[in-house]
Amino acid sequence: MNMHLDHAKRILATNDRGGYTVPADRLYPFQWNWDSAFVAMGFALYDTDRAYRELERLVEGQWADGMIPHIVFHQPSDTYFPGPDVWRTSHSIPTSGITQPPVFAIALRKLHETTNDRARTQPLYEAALKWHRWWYAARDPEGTGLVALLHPWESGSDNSPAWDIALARVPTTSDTLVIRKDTGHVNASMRPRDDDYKRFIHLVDVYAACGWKPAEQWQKAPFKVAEIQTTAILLKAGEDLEHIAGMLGRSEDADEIAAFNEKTRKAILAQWRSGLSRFVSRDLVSGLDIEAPTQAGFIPLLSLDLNEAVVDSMVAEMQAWSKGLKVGFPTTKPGIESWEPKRYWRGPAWAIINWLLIDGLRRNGRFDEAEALRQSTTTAIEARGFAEYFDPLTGEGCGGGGFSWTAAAYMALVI
Ligand code: 2M8
Repeated sequence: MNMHLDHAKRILATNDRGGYTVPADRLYPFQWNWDSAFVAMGFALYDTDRAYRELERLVEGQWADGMIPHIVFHQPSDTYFPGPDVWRTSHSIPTSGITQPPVFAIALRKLHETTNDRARTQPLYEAALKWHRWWYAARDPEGTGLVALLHPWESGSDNSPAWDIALARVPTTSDTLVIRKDTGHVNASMRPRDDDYKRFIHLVDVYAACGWKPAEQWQKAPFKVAEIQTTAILLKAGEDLEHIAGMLGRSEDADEIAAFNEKTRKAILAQWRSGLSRFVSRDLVSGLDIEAPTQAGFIPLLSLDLNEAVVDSMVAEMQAWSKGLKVGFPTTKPGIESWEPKRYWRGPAWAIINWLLIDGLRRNGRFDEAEALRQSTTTAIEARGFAEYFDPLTGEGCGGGGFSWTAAAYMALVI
């Protein structure tokens, strides 16, 4: 028996707050959207009832317009900023007002294929369909096929160098007082900077003043990025949702979802930049490509069957970034000015990103590279514990400890 697997299960049990899992004790004391989808895939390997519960509890936070918020504040806690008083949303269970990458339907398909429990899958399927419709209506009103983020927190890669140019336009002023709690739990050198937080909160104030109405937010957004990682995840989730619709005999829905998927597939392909050997996001305020070299550019492997020349060039680029590192895959290209190997989303390796990349490499027939990344990830976790993320140069575990999605990723990568 692998003792690390037992440990991973214990982490999920410890972080259970009653049918939902907090990402980490104290540092993140609520339910987070994409964390819960990854965690549900972990639970699906040994406790399908608990996996369904995780998704059901997340959906308690779904808004009438279909959005599933990035945080559901099931119970109060004073160890995190910003809490519900800053978000000022009006959902009956307090929630944030923004969303996060739609991993949900990917988890739901895995779960349904394990259980074939139609009665339990159906309401979650309805919730996912509503959410996917919301993405296309609220975040792609012009029908481009790429969905836009209005806040860096929606990307899950909060302080990525990908946002440096777009975020610099956002003022550092805010009506809300910024009282950080994260730096009381984790060394400040591993977290976003104060100016990032001021801008994050400025954006929250702007959208709260719009009453969180999507059309008004779209008009007023000082930060608007058609984002490649989120769109690629949406497409994979869309494929899985289409598949579930088929299994549930919902052929009209399946056609509707297939049309979303087709549009998005073409739109992602148009973001390929051969000179960079990766895909790029677009800054919708300036109209320019975002060329900052981050992991996001490789995530389309997950949802596209790419031609061999493209895959070769992506894999060569990924290998160049990974050269000499103890742990792959770096979230920023090593060696460039904005690369910071210990600072959150500006360089470290994250197990859930590796999980997506491993699935993408396999989908595109690159089994050896997938296996190398799988081993590098599980070895780092076995050596350094279930850290939030890892310094790719030294392998050191950084950020919060006892981290739920690292535990879920470990299980998915070893079982
Ligand atoms: C981090 O983001 C939160 C805001 O959502 C934060 O820093 O306060 C990110 O790593 C995000 O991707 C993740 O979902 C969240 C909880 O693990 O933490």
